[in-house]
Amino acid sequence: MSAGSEKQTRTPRGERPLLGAVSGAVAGFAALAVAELVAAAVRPQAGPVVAVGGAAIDGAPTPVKEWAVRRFGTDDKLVLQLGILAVLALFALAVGMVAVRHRRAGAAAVLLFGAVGAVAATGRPDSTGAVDALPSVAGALAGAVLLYVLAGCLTTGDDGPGDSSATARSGVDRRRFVVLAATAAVASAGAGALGRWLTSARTRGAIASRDAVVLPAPASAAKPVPKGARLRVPGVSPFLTPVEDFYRVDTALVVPKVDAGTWRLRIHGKGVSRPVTLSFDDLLRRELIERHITLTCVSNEVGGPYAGNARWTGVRLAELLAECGVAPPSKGGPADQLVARSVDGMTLGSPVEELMDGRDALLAVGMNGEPLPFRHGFPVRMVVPGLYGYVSACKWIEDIELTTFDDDEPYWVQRHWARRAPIKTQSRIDTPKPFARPRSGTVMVAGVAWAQHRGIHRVELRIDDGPWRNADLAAEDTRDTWRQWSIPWQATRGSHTLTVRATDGTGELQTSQRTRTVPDGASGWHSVVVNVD
Ligand SMILES: Nc1nc2c(c(=O)[nH]1)N[C@H]1C(S)=C(S)[C@@H](COP(=O)(O)O)O[C@H]1N2
Ligand SMILES: [Mo]
Repeated sequence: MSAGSEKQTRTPRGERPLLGAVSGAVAGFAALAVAELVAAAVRPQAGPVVAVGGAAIDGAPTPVKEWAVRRFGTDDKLVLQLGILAVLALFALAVGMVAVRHRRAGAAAVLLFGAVGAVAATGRPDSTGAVDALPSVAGALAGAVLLYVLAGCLTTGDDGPGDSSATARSGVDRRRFVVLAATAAVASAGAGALGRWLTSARTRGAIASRDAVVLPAPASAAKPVPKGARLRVPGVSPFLTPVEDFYRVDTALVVPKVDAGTWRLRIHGKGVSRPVTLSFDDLLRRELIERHITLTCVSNEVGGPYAGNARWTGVRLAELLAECGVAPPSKGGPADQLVARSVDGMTLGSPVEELMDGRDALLAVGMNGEPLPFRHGFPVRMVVPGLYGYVSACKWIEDIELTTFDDDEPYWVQRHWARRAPIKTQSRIDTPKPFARPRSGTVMVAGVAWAQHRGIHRVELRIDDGPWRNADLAAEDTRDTWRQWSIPWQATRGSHTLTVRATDGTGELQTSQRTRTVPDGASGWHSVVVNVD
């Protein structure tokens, strides 16, 4: 034994490590509960699990991030949090077992973990300063003290001033241990519950502010969806994606709940001769437009699910920028990049030229006729036709800075993604599904194709190595939306590969060249293998 200050116990072998593990678990639980309670008072996002998780997301190498998004999709954050908790639990058990023999080492290990949490919390981009260390520090202190005391009931050593020599001689003070551990566990559960309650109380204001929003009628409504834009083919993606089915991709471990009443948007930077700070009501008082716009994620694999089409209501961003004195580079403006920053510190950079070229770049306040859902950016987000989400669609936006591509590298660009990312032409087979077993005879093949702001001109399907055949295209809504397509196929028995490709509104054929999602979006044709019975 290295400490040399602890004597052998007379407890039956095997029991002490077990009780040690129990004290570790109780101490770990107490640490998290206290941290949660303090975080509720300080800032919920400064809690150690959220802070470490956020740091893990930001620090994860791009391939790992890609893998997580691909593997777990929208559940990637839940998986990450569960992973962190699992690591903490294992750590707590191990530290507890160590603490029976080395109380100080055990307590120190808990403090060390607290330090990790504190560093992560103060280093987050949305950190408000040193106070963000408080939850981790308080939790670690509580956990360390508790572990020290609990281990004291189990050790016969004398490495702490709290040891009673009577206990030391008689071995484990089991009664005291059980009472202490049970009391601590109950108190921790109480503290944790109180913390949760306080946190939810904080978000109640935001929820109430959203419930109170009444979206004014838009001055310019979306043109009604043409009758022929919706195909009646089972299995094809609906033309408008219901909000609850709309994909979600972001780095927020906890969805920010912003109070629209206190929300402000600042517009400033290079060439902004009239900087402004706007409230949510300021935006609602402006002329609102409503548009159907298909949003796609650069992380979408060929054939992947990260695309959705919604009816967005919002303010024309170009108009607002022009009022602030902003001119696009082609008209001599000094800023070629607009960096949008969200309340959680995310930054996204968009090309000013495209934002002001006449397309319907929006500061959106509504989605499918409702105020934005929290997960999709309430109260305000950007939506820009033709640009991938990571270079345009800032959710929970609070700051717009005009700058240059040379001067400012936003979040994803620092992580190997391209500075500029127009959407690549894509087409997807929605039905039949991969490895489906349709009956031979007529099988309806259908899906969607998108090339936002260029439009879709043609979609073709090929069976195995056969000829390309034109699919029936649903009517075009606008060139900023995807288009459904379908084609009947006389399926014969056996295994077949179906391949789709699209041609965009400029006449350019979707490239067959397969690329990965990094750095500027996947390309290649989508294929599905089916086995016809
Ligand atoms: N604040 C913030 N905004 C963000 C992101 C983010 O991580 N944080 N992700 C972007 C990405 S990569 C995409 S594809 C879109 C997705 O928007 P959705 O989740 O509403 O579908 O949001 C963009 N806006
Ligand atoms: Mo994305």
